[in-house]
Amino acid sequence: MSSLIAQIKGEARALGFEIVGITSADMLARDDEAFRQWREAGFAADMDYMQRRTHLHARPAALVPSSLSIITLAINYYATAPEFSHENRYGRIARYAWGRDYHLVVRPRLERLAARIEKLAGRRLHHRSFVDAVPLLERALAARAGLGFFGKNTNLLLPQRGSWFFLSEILIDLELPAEDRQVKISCGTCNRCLDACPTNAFAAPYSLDSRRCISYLTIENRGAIPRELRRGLGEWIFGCDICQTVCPFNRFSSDTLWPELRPEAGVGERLDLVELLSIATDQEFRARFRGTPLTRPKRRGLLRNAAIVAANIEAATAAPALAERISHDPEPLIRSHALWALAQLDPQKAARLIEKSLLDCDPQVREEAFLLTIGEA
Ligand code: B12
Ligand code: SF4
Ligand code: SF4
Repeated sequence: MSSLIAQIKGEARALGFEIVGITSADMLARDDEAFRQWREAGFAADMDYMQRRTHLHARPAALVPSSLSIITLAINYYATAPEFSHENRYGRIARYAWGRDYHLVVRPRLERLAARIEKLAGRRLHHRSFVDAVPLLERALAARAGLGFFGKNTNLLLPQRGSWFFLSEILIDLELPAEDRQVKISCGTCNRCLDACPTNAFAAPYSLDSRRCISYLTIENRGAIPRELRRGLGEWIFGCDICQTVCPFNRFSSDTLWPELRPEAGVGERLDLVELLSIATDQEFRARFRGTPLTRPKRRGLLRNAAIVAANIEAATAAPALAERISHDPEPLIRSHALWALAQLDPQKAARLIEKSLLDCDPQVREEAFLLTIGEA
């Protein structure tokens, strides 16, 4: 059996999965309770996929009843890049999204690995492979298998390697000895991530309130960005890396082995806000971002974020594009955020548009205009 495990790990590494562990399909009891408390505190925000089928997240055997073992795999997505500078013009993108969409890139390789495991086992195997889009506590599974430990920023940290890793897993009806062990390292007295978060999204160490997290606000949130958090977004138009960038364990990062995840393969580390705010149709948006993670918030979400960042970084050149969006964009979400942004950037130019927007057909836009008129936004 140990030689089968060594062969599986060899195949996994050959396919680019640098870190591999094996755990059972047993329930994650402690994590189930932590997950319940997290939801009940409201920290799942409006992510309905975190509120549905909640009995599955800590029970892999309920998700895939035939599963006997879980092969959990980490993929390094780190890529070095020049230091980000907004130059009053660029919005910043979280590192995980620089290249091609990892869901599309990782799944086929997991399937190739599963096919190789079948060959090694010498029989047909029933399996399911996942990366991210699954009602499973992926970090808790990887932690149980000994891949790493929970940081106070809630990310899974790999000793000597840091946290710039995606997690994925294959649930399989092959009984393999679990390698469960607890990594003995922890954050100790460090609190850097908790102190650095610009929106105070950590309710406590190991506990993230998604409602305040820039990653949630810019990617998963379908509605308005709360006014009191807009300035906190800073330069981030898609995701946020601050609580990982400050983490001392990330000193050990090395470049990804996956060319698809490198910045040249996708949108890279920044986007020109004028270009972004000039995307007028969903069709144009899809053509520009197809195959990258940036399609997730859709045009309305990404332009909402771009408007806020334009104000935050004082991108004066974005004013005409913002004015155009306020006057002609069919999406109220974009019109209202563009109005807020222009009012911060160029109050004089915004005044006429605020007045016009008091009569907008959409209540969200009228409210934004009203609050700007009375100086509350
Ligand atoms: C929902 C979600 C989000 C939400 C909520 C994040 C969160 N912390 O829960 C939002 C949109 C905010 C988000 C953001 C990001 N995400 Co996300 N997200 C998920 C998703 C789909 C579910 C996470 C989940 O189950 N949360 C529920 C809570 C309860 O779980 P938890 O935070 O892990 O909590 C555990 C610990 O706190 C622990 N715990 C509780 N108390 C204590 C006490 C002690 C002492 C200890 C040790 C532990 C401990 O128990 C809890 C349960 O296991 C997973 C994929 C998946 N299916 O697992 C990806 C995932 C977690 N995300 C990922 C990534 C990359 C990100 C971002 C880095 C993206 C970015 N750059 O913008 C940020 C990171 C923000 C952050 N600091 O967490 C990766 C993380 C990889 C890693 N190395 O950890 C995952 C695993 C996706 C993947 N397959 O690679 N994400
Ligand atoms: S991703 Fe950014 S906003 Fe979210 S917890 Fe980390 S530092 Fe805070
Ligand atoms: S920054 Fe410090 S406290 Fe936060 S996860 Fe890293 S080691 Fe832990």
